[in-house]
Amino acid sequence: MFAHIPPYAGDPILSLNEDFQKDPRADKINLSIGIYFDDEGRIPVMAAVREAEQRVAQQTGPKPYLPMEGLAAFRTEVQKLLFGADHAALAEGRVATIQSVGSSGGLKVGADFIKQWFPDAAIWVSDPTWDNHKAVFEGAGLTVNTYPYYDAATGGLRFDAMLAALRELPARSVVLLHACCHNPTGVDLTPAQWEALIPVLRERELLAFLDLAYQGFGDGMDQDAFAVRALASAGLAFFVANSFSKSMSVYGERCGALSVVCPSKAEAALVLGQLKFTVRRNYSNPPMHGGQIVATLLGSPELRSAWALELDAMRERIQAMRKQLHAIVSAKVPGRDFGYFLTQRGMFSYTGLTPQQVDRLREEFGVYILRSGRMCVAGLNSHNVERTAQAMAAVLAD
Ligand code: PLP
Ligand code: TYF
Repeated sequence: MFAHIPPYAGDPILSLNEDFQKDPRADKINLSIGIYFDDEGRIPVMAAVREAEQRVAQQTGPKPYLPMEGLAAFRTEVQKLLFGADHAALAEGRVATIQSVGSSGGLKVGADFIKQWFPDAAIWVSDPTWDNHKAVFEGAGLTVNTYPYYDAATGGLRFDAMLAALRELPARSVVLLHACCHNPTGVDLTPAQWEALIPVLRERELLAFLDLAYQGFGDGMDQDAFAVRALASAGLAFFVANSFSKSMSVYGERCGALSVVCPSKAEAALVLGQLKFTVRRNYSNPPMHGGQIVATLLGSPELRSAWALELDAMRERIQAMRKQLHAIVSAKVPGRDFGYFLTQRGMFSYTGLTPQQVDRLREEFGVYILRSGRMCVAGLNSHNVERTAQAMAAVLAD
């Protein structure tokens, strides 16, 4: 019956993470998966999240199904976090938001929605992008193409080439954009570049789909929402999938949302209705527990400020690791510019290492990064940064 089914090759990132777990070497270093680890190499339990969870536990009661669109309090708090409490788009009721099963769930619901209501639209993603973007959108039946993005020569952005490519797209094409902390490169648009992109989106009638999985890891909660707010203020219609996996360290709770900014309140009501139908046909409604934790935390001014401080400390720790790595590698490999370790933002950096150098790093030194050269800087800590830098310098020197 099932013999015709080909074996699943596995997800490259998750498989590498499994290989790391099996590696018997005591001094191995995991910079593969996109997870924030603290200075002791543990996934943090944030104090504000723990407190919110305790408050939820104290109020435990019946567990009915949530509505298809999720918890009302969660959705309201997400909107305020993304757009800022006073944004005109919220006051005008132009934003349709659903709670999703992680932001992956938001991407998938958005993809299904686009396939149904814009059946001829193809989607363009950055070259490179998170591999799962291609998988999710192709899985929904959309054609996935790429636009120029990463500049291997500089470790920066090919902004002019990106704009030129977007100018050529057919109207109503979908353009996936990382709102901050690009995965896998760490290369982001500046606020001025977002401002320059907006007229192209408008004139070419492009439908932006923002992915905001790392809010708070770039420059701060509000700064990292720049793109979301700028597009909304410009009156564009667009999608944004956001995640709490990293920013609240609640990966397994599957907390995310999909918001669609619409031209009017009436259109937002139509969109919300069809998003609900998309959810109904997929998984009916989202899980309760994670949504309650997030809503409780964001709804309490005291917990929210405590959380913001914890997240600031996480971001600053990553930045400190970037500086240390940069200093050591620069000293050990003279004549090569590693400035990109400092300019790239968020949890990832593209190291520029070749697949062969990546293999050596793993085999000889027990340092795990992706074969694309992507390193999760958030896996560095005061105990392993020196060894990582030494190993990197060694494979780059030969
Ligand atoms: N988008 C990007 C760019 C990511 O890197 C990730 C996770 O690594 C996600 C979306 C999905 O995150 P989650 O489904 O846990 O919210
Ligand atoms: O490291 C990354 O880019 C991600 C991490 O369900 C991840 O692929 C792992 C599992 C998952 C979502 C994201």
